[in-house]
Amino acid sequence: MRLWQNPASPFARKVRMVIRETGLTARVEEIATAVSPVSPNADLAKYNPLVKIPALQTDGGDVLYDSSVICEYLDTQHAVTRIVPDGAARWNALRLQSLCDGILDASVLCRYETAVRPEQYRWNDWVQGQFGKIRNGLDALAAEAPAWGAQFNIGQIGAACVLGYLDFRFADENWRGSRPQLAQWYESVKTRASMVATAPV
Ligand SMILES: N[C@@H](CCC(=O)N[C@@H](CS)C(=O)NCC(=O)O)C(=O)O
Repeated sequence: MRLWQNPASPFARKVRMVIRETGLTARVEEIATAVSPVSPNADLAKYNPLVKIPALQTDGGDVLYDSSVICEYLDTQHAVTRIVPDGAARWNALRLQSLCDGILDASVLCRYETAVRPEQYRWNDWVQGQFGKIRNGLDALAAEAPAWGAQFNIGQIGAACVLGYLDFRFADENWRGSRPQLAQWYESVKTRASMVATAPV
């Protein structure tokens, strides 16, 4: 399999963590890929019409996107504990993944707005609106983190990617300040091998 990815991308990190948590590392070639919404990557555009990472080419030649679909596919390729659980736990894990993807969507848009968009076109109210979604989402994560225990399914992997991305791109945000339960949970997972190997650069 081939994965188009970038070590700064939190969505690609989610996939890269799943690869490592499920022992698929030797089966996936990771292709370092630069992306920008204003300068589409011509090679990636041949495989993903949205020109976004992550994208995964299966051994059969199909190309899958986005990160949630790729993670579900990878979960069919290994024989260890399911990353997207079956039964009653499935819907809660998928809901949590959606919450984390939403926080990441808002965070990546804020990153583009504050780092890519020319200064004279920036719209502070819009950025603040996105930060409102990020903060509400973090409050929701903080409320449920104490119940996670040792679980580390697609929901917790998403949460780890959210917190790692905020530390990487928005270190001034101080998300830990009013959310000690979430900070405590993050401390307990951030030394996992899959986290260390995929730390954003
Ligand atoms: N919903 C997508 C989001 C992927 C995404 O936003 N990727 C960013 C990098 S973190 C990207 O490729 N941006 C390039 C662009 O917007 O053109 C997923 O879950 O994979």
